Amino acid sequence: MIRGVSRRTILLGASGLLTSGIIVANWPRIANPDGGSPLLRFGDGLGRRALRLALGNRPLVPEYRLDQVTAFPVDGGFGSPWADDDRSFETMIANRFRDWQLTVEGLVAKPTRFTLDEIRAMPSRTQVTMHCCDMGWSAIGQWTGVPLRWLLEFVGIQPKARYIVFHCLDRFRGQLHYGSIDVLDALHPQTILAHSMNGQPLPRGHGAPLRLRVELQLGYKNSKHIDRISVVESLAGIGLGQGGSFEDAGSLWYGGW
Ligand SMILES: Nc1nc2c(c(=O)[nH]1)N[C@H]1C(S)=C(S)[C@@H](COP(=O)(O)O)O[C@H]1N2
Ligand SMILES: [Mo]
Repeated sequence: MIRGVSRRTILLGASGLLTSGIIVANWPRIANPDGGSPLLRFGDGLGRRALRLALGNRPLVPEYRLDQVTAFPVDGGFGSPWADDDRSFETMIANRFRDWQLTVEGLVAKPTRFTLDEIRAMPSRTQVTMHCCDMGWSAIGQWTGVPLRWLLEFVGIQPKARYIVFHCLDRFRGQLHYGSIDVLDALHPQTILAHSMNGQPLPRGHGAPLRLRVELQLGYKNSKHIDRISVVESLAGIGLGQGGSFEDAGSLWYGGW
């Protein structure tokens, strides 16, 4: 969320770190322990884009034990102190989302709508991970949901697809919230659409009925209250064209850490 001081101020201050974050956060896990790793040198002179291409399948982020789960603040969306009131969401909660459906559309072979029960019946992954909000807090939670990769393969993603856009039920500065990631991060094994947190249906504040967990990126990229996923070739023409509500307001599109 952007509150008072804009997220941009903070992100710009940390942008140097964020840009190199991919190297810092991921390379020690694949580098030789002797420190003289050719892997660490091979990135010299490569921009972030080239580096990501070169790294391709990125390693898993750390996972924690269940007894390491912490209290988890709510940041934005329904149930947060700064959320817009929304009666239709209250009705959905009361109906346990029986009238909610996830639409998957765009550059896919079979545009499809899924009920929450159908999503709960899909193959799932459970992971205990650390969430880092760029506003300065972190928390550990357990998430269960369908790997986004599985869902995309189910609907048949087209070759020219480049981004996955998540449309949400809540509003940010008056507009429906949205966010996006690229196909590379969407296919990562720890990128899931979570329907449960700590073994319970996703609570209202944490993104009911369905949220993204993209563990490679910071908190603000983890879109909550999703009801539509659109597979696209370009982010232009969606919102202000920067790839998300927060990005349209100045945040970096790639929230690496
Ligand atoms: N739809 C939606 N998704 C959202 C937000 C939001 O306001 N609306 N806030 C983001 C931010 S800034 C963070 S840190 C996380 C917070 O997740 P949590 O409320 O479960 O802690 O959700 C992200 N996803
Ligand atoms: Mo956040």
